[in-house]
Amino acid sequence: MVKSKVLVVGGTGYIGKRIVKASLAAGHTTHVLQRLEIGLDIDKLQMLLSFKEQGARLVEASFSDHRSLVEAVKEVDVVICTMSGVHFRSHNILLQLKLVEAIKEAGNIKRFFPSEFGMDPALMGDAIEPGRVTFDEKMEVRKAIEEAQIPYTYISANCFAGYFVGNLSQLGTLVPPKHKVCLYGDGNVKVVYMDEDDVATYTIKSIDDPRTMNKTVYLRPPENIMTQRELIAKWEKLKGTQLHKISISQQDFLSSMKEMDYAGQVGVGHFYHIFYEGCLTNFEIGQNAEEASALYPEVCYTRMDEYLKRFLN
Ligand code: NDP
Ligand code: GO6
Repeated sequence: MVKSKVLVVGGTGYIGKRIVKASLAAGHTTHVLQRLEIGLDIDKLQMLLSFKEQGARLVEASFSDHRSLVEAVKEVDVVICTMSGVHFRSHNILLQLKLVEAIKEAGNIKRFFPSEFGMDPALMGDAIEPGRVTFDEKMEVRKAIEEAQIPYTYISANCFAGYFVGNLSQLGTLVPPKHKVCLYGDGNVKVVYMDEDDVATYTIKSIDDPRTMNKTVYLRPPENIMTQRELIAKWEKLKGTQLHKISISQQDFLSSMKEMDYAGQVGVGHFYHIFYEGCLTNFEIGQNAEEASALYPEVCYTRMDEYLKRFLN
């Protein structure tokens, strides 16, 4: 198989580090951007050094130095950006416009993956404030990419297991509740849960695939499409005990936003679209789109009962 040269931007982040590992594991020449701004962040630096140990090449650059970005981009065929989403009002997603400028000037990139990896922002035109900012900004980046005629793939990765599965989709915790669990409405809306390592594997699979060129790739493997109730049942079966279920109405859930800080409000909005409106599954995968497990049936994706086992005592 022909190998690509890949640059990961945001490589020390939550999804970025998995993309770096998947790229190395697939045998691609893997460059990782080393931002000058990381300064004294010793964990980031040591992670970067461990990537180098595993075969990655570290490329120094800064978002405030256009030339450095152009030079970094010129050395590769594929750029994957995993810049952070809206956290605590820092709108990093729009910094990608600088990367788009550099890719446009370099003129050599065969495929660009902007930082998406969640809900499809093109379907979130009516999303509620303040969470909608994520989608608006991702759409602004898409517009710049398409205007510059940069070849792209948008990865719609649905619910990362770390944020949505260990906690049985509860807000404000990352571990399973012990006694009672909140159900969004009747808990019967279909969502999609994804192990983050599989998100990275499918992303890397798609980098040199003509079928994914200028398309959205939805990660929607059939056995990971399920309702919140079905996820809870898997946990109850593993544990051998039942949880007390409390249903939250749409109105009560939305009004819980009032008492929350900014990040909480973003979370409530996103959970509302996912668990009440069913925005991850209420459409067919159609024009200009593909489904990852159909494209790459050889990938043995992680099932959520398997994922949940790590939370057993
Ligand atoms: P992180 O918060 O882990 O941050 C990723 C990277 O962003 C950092 O490692 C850093 O790169 C870079 N970054 C942060 N601040 C700056 C800055 N000021 N200038 C330049 N780079 C910066 O991101 P996530 O992995 O959580 O998110 C990546 C994408 O995944 C987002 O689009 C997000 O919306 C999406 N997401 C989806 C989820 C889901 O359930 N589907 C869950 C969480 C996120 P460096 O390595 O250079 O330091
Ligand atoms: C994950 C979260 C979990 C928020 C997406 C608050 C963008 C997406 C599925 O960063 O706001 O407790 O699609 O208290 O397109 C955050 C966001 C989830 C994590 C959602 C996300 C998902 C971002 C919380 C919480 C577990």
